[in-house]
Amino acid sequence: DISWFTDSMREGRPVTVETRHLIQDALPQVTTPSPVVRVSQYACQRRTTTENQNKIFTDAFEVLAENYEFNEIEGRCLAFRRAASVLKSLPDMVRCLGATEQLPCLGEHTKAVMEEILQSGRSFEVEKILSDERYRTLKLFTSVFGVGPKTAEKWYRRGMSSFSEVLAEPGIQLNRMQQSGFLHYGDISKAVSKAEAQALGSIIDEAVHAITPDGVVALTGGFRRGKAFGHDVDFIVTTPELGKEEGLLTSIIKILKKQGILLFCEYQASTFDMSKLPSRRFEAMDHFAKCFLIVRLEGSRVEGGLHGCRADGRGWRAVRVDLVSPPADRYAFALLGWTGSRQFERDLRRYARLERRMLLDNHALFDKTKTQSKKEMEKDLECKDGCVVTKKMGVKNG
Ligand code: DCT
Ligand code: MG
Repeated sequence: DISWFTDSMREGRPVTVETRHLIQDALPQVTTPSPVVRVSQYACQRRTTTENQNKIFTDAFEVLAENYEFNEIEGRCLAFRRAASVLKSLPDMVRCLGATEQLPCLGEHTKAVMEEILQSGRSFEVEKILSDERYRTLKLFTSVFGVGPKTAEKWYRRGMSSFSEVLAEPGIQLNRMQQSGFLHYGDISKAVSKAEAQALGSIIDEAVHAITPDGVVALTGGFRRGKAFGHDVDFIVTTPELGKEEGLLTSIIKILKKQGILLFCEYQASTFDMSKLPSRRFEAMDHFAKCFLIVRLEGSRVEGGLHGCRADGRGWRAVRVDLVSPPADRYAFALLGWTGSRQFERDLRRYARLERRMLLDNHALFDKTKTQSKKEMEKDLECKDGCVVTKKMGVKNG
C-alpha cells in the first residue's frame, strides 16, 4: 500500500531520500535477469556479424597464431584463432579483463596479451614478432599464390628475404602456380570487392548456362557470409541432374580460355567415391573436382569500376577464383563446407563429432553411433574435456 506516498505528493510534500527508500521497499521486488549471456565454445553456436568490435585484440591474436603456424606449433596457433573467433562474436568491445571471465577459449596467454593491450594499446610480444626477420620473410613469401609455409621456410633458410632474391636465384625452380603468383602479385594481393565478385559471378554464370541451361552457380566463401572484401572469389557450380556435372569444369575452362580471360588454371579432377567415405586420413577439404584460376576482369564489367584506382590505366585486374563442382546430391554439404569461416567449419565438425556423435565433412554427415568402435568413442570423450587438437584433424580441417 503506497497511498501514504500518493497522498503526500498531492499535498505537495517533498520526496525525501527516506521516502524514496520506503517506496522502493513497498514496491513488489522485481528481479532483473542477469545480463551475462553464456557464450558457446563452438563458433557454429555463436551469432557473429561481419562487424568486429574487438579488432584491436583479434589482429594481435592473428599475428601470434600465424607465428605459431610458421613454427608448426598447431595447438597454440589454434588456441589464438579460437580466442579471436570468440571475441569477434561479441556485440561490444572488451574494455576490462573482468569482462572476459565468463568467456570460453581464453587462456592465460591470451588474457595476458589482452591485458597489455588494454593498458598500453599494444602488445610487446606482437611487436617483437612483427619486427622479427624470419616472421616478416615467411609472411612475405607465403603471400605469393602457390607458396606455402614449407617453401617459404626453404627459401628463408637459403638466405633469401626478398622477391628479387628469389627470382634472381638460379637454383630455384618455380612451379607454374608460383610463376603466375609472382607475375600477377600486384593484382591478386589486393582485396577483391563485392562488386568485382558479382561481375565474376556473371562471367561464370554465362559460361555455365552456355553449357547447360539448368546449371547452378553459387557464390560462396567470404562473400556468401556478407563480407565486403575477400582475397579470392569462391563458386560452387553443378547441375541438378546427377552425373551431368562431370566435365562441367573443363567446359567452363574452355569457354574462359576462348574469351581470352584465363591467366592461370590448375584443374584437379574429382576423386570423390562415396563408398570409400568417411576417410579419417584425408587432409584436403574435399574430393570434388575443382580448379584454381586467375581471371582477367575488365573494369567495364564491374559496377562502379575496379576497386582502388589503377595508376597504369590498364582498365582490368587479375583476380583469384576458385571453382568447385560437387555432384547435385552433395551440393548442400559442399555449400556448407565452402561458406566458412574456417573457424566456423572447424567447430561445426567438432560440434557434430563431440556433441552429436556424427562425422561431418564436405561430402556428407555420418552417424558415428552406427560405425564407431568403443576405443574411438573413448578418445572423443577425452577430446571433449580437454585438448581438441589431434594429428588427424589438424589445424586445417580439425
Ligand atoms: N575452408 C575451410 N578450411 C580451409 C580452407 C577453406 O573450411 N583450410 C573453407 C572456408 C572458406 C572457404 O573454404 C573458402 O576459403 P577461402 O577463400 O580461403 O576463405 P574465405 O572465407 O572466402 O576468405 P577470403 O574472403 O579471404 O577469400
Ligand atoms: Mg574466399
